[in-house]
Amino acid sequence: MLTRIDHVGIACRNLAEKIAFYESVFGLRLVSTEINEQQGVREAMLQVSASAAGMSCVQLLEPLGPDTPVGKFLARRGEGIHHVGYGVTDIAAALASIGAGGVRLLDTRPRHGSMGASVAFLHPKDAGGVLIELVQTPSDGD
Ligand code: V0V
Ligand code: CO
Repeated sequence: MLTRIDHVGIACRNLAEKIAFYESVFGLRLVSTEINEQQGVREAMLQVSASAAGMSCVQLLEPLGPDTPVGKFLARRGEGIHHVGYGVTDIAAALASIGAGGVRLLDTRPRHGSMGASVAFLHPKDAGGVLIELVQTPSDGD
């Protein structure tokens, strides 16, 4: 069902500073920056690798305000790993199967994610304390 680690999401207070850190220390390439109002974030994707299964990235997340998922996370836990995004070829089928297994779905239907992807989150309390995001990119399933 899972095809790759699409991205590791990292909560930060200053997006520009953290982009510069990953570019200068690891030589990563910035592939996209977007504001996602629905998710309450300004975010950047930096590519780590690419294969037939698709890209793997670091996603840097700066909250648009304190009362957003990433804003609350920063207040409670500080900067650090916020979620892991896994690639799937059919997000609707994956959600149906995972939901039937008893894991709470934070999104029963996919939402708009970075770079034209469809995304959906699973409850961290049902996934070993890890917030998991499913990601179907426009090229997944080709
Ligand atoms: C909260 N909890 C976490 C967590 N955030 N555990 C692990 N990882 C996280 N990131 C824990 C929290 O400590 C509580 O545990 C418990 O979950 C319930 O928390 P809550 O008080 O309900 O906290 P809220 O109101 O902050 O909500 C948490 C959830 C929320 C996960 C429900 O953040 C959410 O719906 N997230 C999905 C959307 C999202 O994160 N969007 C931003 C990325 P205790 O204290 O009770 O033990 S957007 C993105 O990645 C995009 C667009 C993309 O394209 O990739
Ligand atoms: Co993400």
